Amino acid sequence: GKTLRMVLGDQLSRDLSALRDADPEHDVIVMAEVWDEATYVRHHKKKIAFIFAAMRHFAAGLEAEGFTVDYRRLDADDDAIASFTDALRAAVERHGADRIVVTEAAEWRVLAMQQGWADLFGIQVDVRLDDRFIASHADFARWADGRKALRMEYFYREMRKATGYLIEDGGPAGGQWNFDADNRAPPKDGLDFPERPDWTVDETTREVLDLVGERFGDHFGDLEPFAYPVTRRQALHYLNWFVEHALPDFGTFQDAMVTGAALMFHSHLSALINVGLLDPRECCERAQKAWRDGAVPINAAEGFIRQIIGWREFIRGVYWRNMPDYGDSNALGATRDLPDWFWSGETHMNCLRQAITETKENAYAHHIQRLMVIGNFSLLAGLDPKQVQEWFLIVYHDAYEWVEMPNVVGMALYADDGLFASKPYASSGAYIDKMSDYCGSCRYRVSVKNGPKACPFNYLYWNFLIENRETLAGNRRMGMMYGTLDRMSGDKVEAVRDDAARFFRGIAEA
Ligand code: FAD
Ligand code: DLZ
Ligand code: SF4
Repeated sequence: GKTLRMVLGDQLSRDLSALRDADPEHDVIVMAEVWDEATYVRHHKKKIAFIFAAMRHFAAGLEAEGFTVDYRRLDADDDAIASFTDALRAAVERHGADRIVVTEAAEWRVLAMQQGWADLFGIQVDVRLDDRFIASHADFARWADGRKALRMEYFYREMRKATGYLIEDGGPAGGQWNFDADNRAPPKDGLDFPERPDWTVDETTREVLDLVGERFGDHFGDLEPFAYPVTRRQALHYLNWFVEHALPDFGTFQDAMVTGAALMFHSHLSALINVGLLDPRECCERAQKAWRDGAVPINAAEGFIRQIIGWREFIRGVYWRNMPDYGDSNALGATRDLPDWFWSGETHMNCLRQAITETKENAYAHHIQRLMVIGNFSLLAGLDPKQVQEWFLIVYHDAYEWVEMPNVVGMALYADDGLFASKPYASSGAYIDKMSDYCGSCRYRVSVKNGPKACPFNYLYWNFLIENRETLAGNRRMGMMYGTLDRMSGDKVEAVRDDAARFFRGIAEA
């Protein structure tokens, strides 16, 4: 009998554990565009198009190698196929298979399906580890077990030692593990951002864009222009381009936000890494080489490598340790509905307008926009964590539950009561004003603290501290802010409360 090797939409790596020993003579590769995956949330049109286009190109590459690929298009005639399980059942019958090989899914939901297949089909199913991640589940458990608090920084140091990246003479290159202090420069006038590589849309991608336009036309976001890499070759080109042209300034301006510059010096690689077109190790190795060659400063190379072997791996570890209940976390009891302008960008708060509009256009916003503008607002306004999670899962092209959930629940919303963040990332308008050029053209005044003209972040910040005193006042890192709050006059506190109440009444038009 045949062996089926099923490859999911975020497993597009030729070196995938399920494909490594594949044999064109005896094996059939199964891939499927299925309704359940395309609609379990109403993904951004660009996100679906990217995944389908990358899947189709990947399948074509395997065929060129001589493999039989049983690839099911979403618009195939047989519309009985809704899920991975349906697609696989049909393939088992069609090919008379007696064995299935898969790589563990990145999401809990899909791994549970994979684990049910052996019983369901009555044949052998090998679920292999996904060694595209550098830390295995066992590695993370070994590090995390027995620790009271999980801190990325300590995990990251272990990862540096394990990979040897930026290690010299047994210690961190440059004498420090972390150069984050050098990576907080505000934007300055006349910053020049490098122009991104672009590709003409080929026939395969054109077909996908037409399909997505037809079937998902009512989903959030702009489908075109579509200019993202969809093949391994394009992805490598994009990586090399990044290392040469943007990485040198990546560190210094990592936290800055500039109107009209959606990508700045960011890598824009997350979606390529998450679907498997790029390997996280090769990204780090190129950054390390550029530093060794003297082409990029240490704060850039270290900052970039930390995001990948530190944050990305750490976030995945947190996800698997806390599933399946992690998504229900709501430590601050937040219940407010998302305002409609989360879907349109039509708000007078210019920082949110810019970040959401760019998200609509590109299915992308960079980290500080996600965390300190959209995330910070969601935190201060007490938006329902479930709704915020769903929004983040829908709108970004790199969004898969394993990475979206801890970033939203733990990092942005503090809904897990500080499982890995030592305090909430809450801030007033002053932070946004310092790190961006947004406030100058905002209807609200960032320097005004109270009243209808005031920047809402200013009074919502204090209102947030007041409302969550019970949960947060015991946090030592919040002590100073609660000290300040306690010295506020009764009038000032009342003004904060009144402003917040007025804001929430009119939030739809804010
Ligand atoms: P760069 O700034 O160039 O960073 C380099 C790489 O490091 C990224 O490509 C990414 O692979 C990795 N990385 C950086 N930060 C993180 C992080 N916090 N967690 C995991 N990986 C990280 N990232 C996703 O990939 N998918 C998501 O769904 C997602 N949702 C997020 C939601 C919120 C509320 C926040 C605050 C962050 C989220 N992130 C998510 C993390 C981060 O914002 C994005 O990875 C990053 O903005 C992608 O852009 P880039 O490739 O230009 O990143
Ligand atoms: C996100 C996504 C979408 C939109 N569509 C598909 C699909 O049709 N077929 C597929 O194999 N994968 C898709 N994906 C990615 C999967 O949701 C992802 O592989 C699982 O969530 C496991 O992490
Ligand atoms: Fe955002 Fe406030 Fe600045 Fe307006 S004034 S852009 S709302 S931080």
